Amino acid sequence: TVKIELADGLLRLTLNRPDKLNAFNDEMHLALRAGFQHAHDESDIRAVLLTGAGRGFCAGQDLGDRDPRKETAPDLGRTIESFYNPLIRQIRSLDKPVVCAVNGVAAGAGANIAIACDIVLAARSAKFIQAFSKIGLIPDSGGTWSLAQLLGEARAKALALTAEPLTAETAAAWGLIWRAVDDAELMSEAEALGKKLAAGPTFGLGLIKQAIQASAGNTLDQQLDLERDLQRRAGRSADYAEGVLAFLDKRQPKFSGR
Ligand code: LHQ
Repeated sequence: TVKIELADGLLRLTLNRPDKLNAFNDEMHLALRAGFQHAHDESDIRAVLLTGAGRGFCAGQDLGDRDPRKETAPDLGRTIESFYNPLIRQIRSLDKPVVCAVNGVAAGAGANIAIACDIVLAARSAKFIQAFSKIGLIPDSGGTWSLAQLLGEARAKALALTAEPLTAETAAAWGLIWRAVDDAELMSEAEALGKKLAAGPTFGLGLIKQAIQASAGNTLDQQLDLERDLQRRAGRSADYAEGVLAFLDKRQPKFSGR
């Protein structure tokens, strides 16, 4: 249910239930979790690319498993606690960049998993749909936080309350994602970006991610202190020394990721 491929330090994770628009069942959750765990454990993996097989990126929870005639006392909190929350925490805490290539529709949890990634590219034909309100639910997978952080309350509330589809172009114009790209270019652009990040100073990139994410809960004073502490650590990395040496020698740096 998830295709896992490694090339040039970039781990590509492809959601692979294309006949269901890559909707999540428990098996796909566990496979994706194993993929991100692998990215965390292996030092030769230096960036992750998340995408979907077929015409969709991800349609959120597989509702085929949720027939109310069979599931009479549903506890969605348990599904969230067991599957969606751990996934979002894995993506956000991974000390390596995660690129998301949204190849088609991203609906429900699928949309919010995409925007939890560090850099999001989307095919021009892709759409983001906060589908939850159509079935009486609320945005999960961090959506109520990410939408409010990235877009502000006005757009966050309207998207969540109406479930209106947002085009990739508008998502980029509004700052929900990094870029909308031509459909035919999506995978080559995402691979190129992922491989460039994978050849980067991984330790420092991980600290950048950590610092920017921490800013949401910090005052400027706290953030200045955090920058001092993280910069101290960055300055002791092998890649900092290599970066400065390469600059002085007027050559391209060769980063080891440490
Ligand atoms: C699907 C799905 C799907 C099953 C398309 N499930 N089959 C958390 C905790 C616990 C429970 C509940 O949920 C959550 C979080 C959530 O994610 S809630 C939100 C769940 N997702 C949705 O409500 C989206 C449902 N899907 C759609 O609205 C449409 O399929 C979209 C707008 C994504 C795409 O529309 P189309 O491009 O017109 O494609 P389609 O609707 O024809 O779908 C293609 C096939 O995929 C179709 O199967 P079929 O056998 O008829 O060809 C759909 O039934 C299936 N599919 N989403 N979530």
